[in-house]
Amino acid sequence: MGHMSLTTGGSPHTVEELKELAFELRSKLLHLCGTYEGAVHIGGDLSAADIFTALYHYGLDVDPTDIANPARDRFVLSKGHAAVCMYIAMAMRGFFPYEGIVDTYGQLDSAYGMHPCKVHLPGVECSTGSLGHGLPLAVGMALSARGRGELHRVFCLLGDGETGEGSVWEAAMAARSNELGNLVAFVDRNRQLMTSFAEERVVFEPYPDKWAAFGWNVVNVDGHDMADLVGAIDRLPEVDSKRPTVVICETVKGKGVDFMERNLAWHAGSLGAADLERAMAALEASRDKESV
Ligand SMILES: Cc1ncc(C[n+]2csc(CCOP(=O)(O)OP(=O)(O)O)c2C)c(N)n1
Repeated sequence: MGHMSLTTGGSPHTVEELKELAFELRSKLLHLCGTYEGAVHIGGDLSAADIFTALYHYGLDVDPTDIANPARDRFVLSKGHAAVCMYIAMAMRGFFPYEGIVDTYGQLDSAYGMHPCKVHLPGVECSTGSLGHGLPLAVGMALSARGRGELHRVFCLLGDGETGEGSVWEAAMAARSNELGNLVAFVDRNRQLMTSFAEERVVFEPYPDKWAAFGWNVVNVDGHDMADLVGAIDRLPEVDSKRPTVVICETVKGKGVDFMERNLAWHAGSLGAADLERAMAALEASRDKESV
């Protein structure tokens, strides 16, 4: 497919390379969570780390040295509380130096706030954080692209809990009504909200059927299987097609760190030095387990 066309030369990453990059992203997330004194949304960062890697290192046709190119794919982080995962993924992709995130994250004048701000951080397409707003914005951007005859995609990442917001479904309906085949939503279906498991509060299932009923092309993947994620990206419908696509990614909140996985205590938190070591050891162990 045509992705990576804005980047000069360079063949796309292999699945093995992408797995390495996802491991590096998780390591960097844990480092921040161990050194920054305030809370990091680590659970939902870790659940989305493979998705971010697949997007920023494979799916998104962007050039970090030419961030205003009108032909670029757009990415909207609807679950804005996972901003730091996006910042690190962007830094690893070459948008800005990683050190800036480590040195200033969460400070008053920092470009790297708990939620992303497009005014303070060039390369960020939308300021988000108030859940339920990202998909409506992405619909507007996709509609605008259609109006201008632009042939790029608009990608959007949502949390599954976030899709309890009514505005998400208004946007879903508008996307189908306007035949926005250039719009691709990824849902991080980790089945947890902020303080509870998803189905305890809201009946989401049958979840894929709900998107299908709104006229979307539905793709179900294991959100921690890089080959699955890459396959979903490779098989996206043509940009000028008529149905928006949702990639529902089954994930585990806290993925990669055993004591954080599916643990409601780790929606957000900070590790400190001793627990950082413990978390890094757990991450290494989960990688060893996977490669057996
Ligand atoms: C409109 C709005 N209400 C509440 C919040 C507070 N909040 C931040 S994260 C979160 C839980 C979101 O769950 P989900 O979308 O599943 O995200 P994930 O589990 O992937 O972190 C909530 C309620 C918010 N950011 N915006």
